This record gives sequence, C-alpha cells and structure tokens, in this order.
Amino acid sequence: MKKQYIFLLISVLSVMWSCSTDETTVVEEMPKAAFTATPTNENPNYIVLENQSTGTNIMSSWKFKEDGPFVRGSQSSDTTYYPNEGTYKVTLYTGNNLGVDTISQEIIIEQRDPDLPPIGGDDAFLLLGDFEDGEVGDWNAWGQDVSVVSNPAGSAVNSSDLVLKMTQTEPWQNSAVRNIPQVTSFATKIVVDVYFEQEGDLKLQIEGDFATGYFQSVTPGEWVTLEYTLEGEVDDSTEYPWILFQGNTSGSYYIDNIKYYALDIGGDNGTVYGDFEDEQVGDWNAWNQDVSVIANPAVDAVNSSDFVLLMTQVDPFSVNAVRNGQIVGVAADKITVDVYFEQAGSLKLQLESDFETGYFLDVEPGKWVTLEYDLNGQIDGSIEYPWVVIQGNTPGNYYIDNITYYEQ
Ligand SMILES: [Ca+2]
Ligand SMILES: [Ca+2]
Repeated sequence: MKKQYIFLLISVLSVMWSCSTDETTVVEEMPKAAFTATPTNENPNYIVLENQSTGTNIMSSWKFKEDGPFVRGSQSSDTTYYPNEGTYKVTLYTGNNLGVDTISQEIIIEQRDPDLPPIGGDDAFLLLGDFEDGEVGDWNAWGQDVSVVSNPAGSAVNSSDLVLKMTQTEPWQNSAVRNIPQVTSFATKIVVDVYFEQEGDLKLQIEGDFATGYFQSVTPGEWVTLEYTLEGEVDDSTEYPWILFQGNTSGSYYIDNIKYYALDIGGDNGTVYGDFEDEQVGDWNAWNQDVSVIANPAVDAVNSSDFVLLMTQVDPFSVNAVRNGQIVGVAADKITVDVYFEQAGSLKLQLESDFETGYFLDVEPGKWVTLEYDLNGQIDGSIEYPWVVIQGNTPGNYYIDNITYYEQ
C-alpha cells in the first residue's frame, strides 16, 4: 500500500515536471528535503512546519503520520494539528525531475488538546433515558406493557421523579427495547438504575440472537445501579439492532437513568457515525452511488483528519451519502457535519423518507466548514426516520467527514 502511494506520487511528479522541461539547458539542482517543526504559542497541539527544502522547481508533499496519506504542501509553511498525545512521524517528500528526497522528524505531543472535551471519561456518556418528560420515548419498540410512572421508592441511588415501569407477573413478560443502533466497538459500558419488586436478574441484550445477553442479579425492594461492561465485547462485523432489557423476575420492575458510555463520546455527548479513518465507506453508501473514501484534500484546523468521504459529481444532488437505519431519537439535539465544497451551494440533511423534507445549510467553497443541523424539538416520536441522507446542491464534488449525532 505504502509503496503504491510512493510510486503514484513519483509518477505524478515526473509527469508534471516533464511538461515543464524546455529545450534550453538549465543547470538544475537536486532536491534536498529539509524542514523545522515548532508548536504554536497558543496551542502546542498545532505544529508549524517550515519547509526549507532546496532544489530547482521543487514540489513538496507531507505525511503528517507514518500511515497517513500524502498531502500537497506549500514551499513555505504548513500547520498540522494533533488532537491527541503521542509520537507522530512527519515526513517531507521534496522532488523535481531529477528525483525525490525525503526527511522525517518525530513530533512528541505531550497531552490531548486541552480545548477538547475528555474522551471516555466518567462524564462521557449518552443519556438514553431518564423519563423526566413523562414519555416512554423510544423505549417501547415492541408495544408491550411499558409505561412511565412516579418513582416508587425515591432514594439516594435514584431520587428522580419519573421512571420506566414494566408491569409483569411472569419472568420475561415485558421488555424495554430501543431499536436505535447506538452500540459500536467504541462502547465501554451501559449503566442502568433498576428496582425489582421480587428477586431476579436483569438481562441486557444488544445482539439480535436471544441466546446472547448479559445477566446481573438484582436485590429487590431498593434501587440499585448495574454496570454492564462492554469493553472488547462489541464486534464491528456484528449487527446490534437494539438495546433490550428483560427482567427475569415474577414481579414488576422499574428502570431509569440508562447511560451509554463509549470512547467516541466527548463531554458534550456526541456520537460519531462517520469519520472514515478506517478508509472504509462503511454504512454510508446505502444507494451505491459514486461515493468513496480519499485522503483529506485540504487538512486544516477545522478538519485535520486523514480520510474523508468524497461524492464525485458535476450536477447538483446527483450523488448522495446515505446511511440506512433510524439514528435520531426524540431527544435529538443536533447533527454536525464537516463539509468541503469545490463550488458554492448548500448541503441538505434529510431524515424523513419524504424528499420534500430536509434541512438546507449554505456552504462556502474551498475550505472545511462545520455545519450544525438543529434538531431540538424537530423529531416526532410517531414518525419513522429511515435514514440519514446527505445531498450537495452544488455542481462540484463535495467531501464530508465527522458526522456526529448529539442528544440533549
Ligand atoms: Ca428518572
Ligand atoms: Ca476523517
């Protein structure tokens, strides 16, 4: 893979330089790659790279990480951004029609960018249900005897007003099920408060297969907090169609404060549904259009990542990024998308099946911008939202990245 990149780079460079060679004999100087790397004063996670290469008619490309893509560099300075601590190998490739020279430096980043929210910390969870609005919300996907009631036994563990009740006299009778696929390999745990009238176990099941599941025994007559550890349990190639709780108890049971913890959830609770760093289109080409993952065409502070999703198009709306499945719930706050347009236009986000619907935001071309689609109060629990469709009303190609869903 790496060799192919280098071969491609050299081929492209030779074609470009052979075009500029003229008949007169010019004394040409071999390319010599050189650069300095200095953190900015404002933020040490931003590194200024001064290109000090020499040679005749040189062109330069960077790799900001050992396994990163080639990024076209300027002959003066470029800035790169490393949000996380670590050691990164930066390589500069400088070439002309006499050849290519390379030089590398290791950059040590001492700490995660302090301006970013913490990753995977104790506050980094998605609240999937606290029922304080009096609504069952997404939690009764199977239409069973599930309702929101007053907390039967307020205590230090759960002092909140409202909780979800499964009314039953036989084990397994009524389940709380949410069909939204939120479980990914980034998941670390699901935490839930539970109150059993009679002894039994609470099962958490995230796979489609009913033979699977995690059981924990519950002491009756008081609220207890259960932690289901999911670290290393979630496999990207398996589907996780729901989050399902079942009580193996002959009495009614109550649950509340369902929290989903994952390494990709920041302090502001966003869940990333596409960053393309694995170089895979993944779920984002449900309509088999001209959608591919490529190296970031314009690394900057807004989007410093290596890989992005490209929609190759010449007509507005001709190529869409589509992911099937309901992502948004009634607690939706917003979806944010980083987007790069070659030509001016607007980006449409469509969640309903009806093509008359959708949210349009204008996009300034030639740079990465972060768009925020405000969904607060826009999601109706009785409507189906079968997909996330992203369409560019621009005559040029467009690129998207970091598609993130936030709940309130
Ligand atoms: Ca509650
Ligand atoms: Ca990316």
